[in-house]
Amino acid sequence: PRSTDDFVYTTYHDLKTIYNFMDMLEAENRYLVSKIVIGQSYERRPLNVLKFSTGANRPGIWIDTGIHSREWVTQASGIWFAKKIVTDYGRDPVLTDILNNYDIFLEIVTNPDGFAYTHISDRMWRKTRKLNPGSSCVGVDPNRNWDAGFGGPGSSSDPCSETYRGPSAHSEPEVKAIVDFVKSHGNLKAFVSIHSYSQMLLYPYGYTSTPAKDQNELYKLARKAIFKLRSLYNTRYRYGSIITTIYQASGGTVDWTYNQGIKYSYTFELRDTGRYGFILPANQIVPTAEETWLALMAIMEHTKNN
Ligand code: ING
Ligand code: ZN
Repeated sequence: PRSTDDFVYTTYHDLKTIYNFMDMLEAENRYLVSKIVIGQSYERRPLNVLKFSTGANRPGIWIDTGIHSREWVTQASGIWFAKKIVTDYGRDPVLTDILNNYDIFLEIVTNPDGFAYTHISDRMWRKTRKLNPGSSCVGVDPNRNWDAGFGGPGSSSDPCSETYRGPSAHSEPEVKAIVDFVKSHGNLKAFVSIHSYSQMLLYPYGYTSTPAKDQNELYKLARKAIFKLRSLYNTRYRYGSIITTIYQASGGTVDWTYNQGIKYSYTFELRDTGRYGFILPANQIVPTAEETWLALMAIMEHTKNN
């Protein structure tokens, strides 16, 4: 494609094509979009974040997709969200109001080494691609690597496990880059980390059954967001805390961001509920992105009003 209008949103793309999409989107919308590089992956790929901003010194909203590389509908949805933002700014009054007060940061390929590997060698690869000294097994689970109950139940010390937590909290450059970004930004108000599959909207905690201080508000906002999501194609989602809704998991992204003071910390599990799982047919990309966008808008609007 030569422009983001030509780009095909209804199929899955490789890393090079997605990185090219980001550059085109930036070039076409310099008043709104800038690409920032927050670090490098283990295999030295750039960790690109799209920043949507209409003014200086704004609080921020973070969205990441693809921290688990095989969850392809998430990166594909991230691409669609990026195009949606530039299309709707100045047209949709709610999004325009959000962007006149907040910056949105979108990391589409949060685990680029794993993503490249899902295209080249193993479609079902989940983890990073870091070599583990003393083991022939590769990779760390980047959603067990955060300093929030790190090392606790619902994570593994075995490098061969799909939920291997890594040697220490924030050992993965892909995780550390976000940690550094969140700390140096210092004013993120919402943090949404997008996975698949299971059709759930989850909030902290995953490492402990102690309810989050803001659990009541997080529950009500989740209910509202999922009501909006369902209004489009009648897709049913469950919602609740991570530990009560999916399973106990320690060292997860949004437990750490919540403990950093980012109240609106959520994780989505997008379509489906298991019929196709990670291999979701491409004809479900756009419907998945569209319905998820309604829920994201509900979270962003609430963030702006609170
Ligand atoms: N599910 C998530 C996982 O990493 C999760 C569930 C979400 C755990 C938030 C902890 C925090 O296991 C998938 N599909 O990756
Ligand atoms: Zn995942």
